[in-house]
Amino acid sequence: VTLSGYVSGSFNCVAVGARTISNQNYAVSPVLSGDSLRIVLTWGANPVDLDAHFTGPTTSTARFHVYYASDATNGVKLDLQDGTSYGPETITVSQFLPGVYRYSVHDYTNATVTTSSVLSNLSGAQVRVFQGGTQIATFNAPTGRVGNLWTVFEMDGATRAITPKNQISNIASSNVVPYPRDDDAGEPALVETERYFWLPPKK
Ligand SMILES: [Ca+2]
Repeated sequence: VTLSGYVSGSFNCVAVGARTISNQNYAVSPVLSGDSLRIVLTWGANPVDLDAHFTGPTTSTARFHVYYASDATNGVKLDLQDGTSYGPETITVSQFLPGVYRYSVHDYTNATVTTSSVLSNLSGAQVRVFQGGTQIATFNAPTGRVGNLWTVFEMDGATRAITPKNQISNIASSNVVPYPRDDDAGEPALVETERYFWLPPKK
């Protein structure tokens, strides 16, 4: 896929006679200015709604959290939220501070279910990371797991080094998702009440 002003990419189409095959779309991402980062989430027909969550350091000890209910802060913007299958759901990062940034995908459709393997086995979720005109990383949801939260990767704000996480975990009760911790990053530990964030209803 090549388009002027966009990052080129490629994907495989599946063609089977007299059958309609889902999830054959491909999202092209505009060339970024400078060294901005763009994170593109795409998936298949199921579930209907996956959500991108991005957390990171601020100039205080607090951490910011960009997602559908808080779509722009600290140089990070959720450009596009999609709740009708396929995506793309896109986050652009134009500012980096020292510390750990973390990108996660939450299965909002199955937010109240603790036995779902839809995110892992059916979603076909893929996360692509672009820096400037280059795709620098690709992640596919790990299969064979139960859970509605895919912790995809971390990025060091100072070096921009990406650390794949690829963990699938579950929530213990409805409407809460474990707040990404930074226990292993040398950052101030969050107090216990910050471990969970409330997921507001979709408009
Ligand atoms: Ca969504």
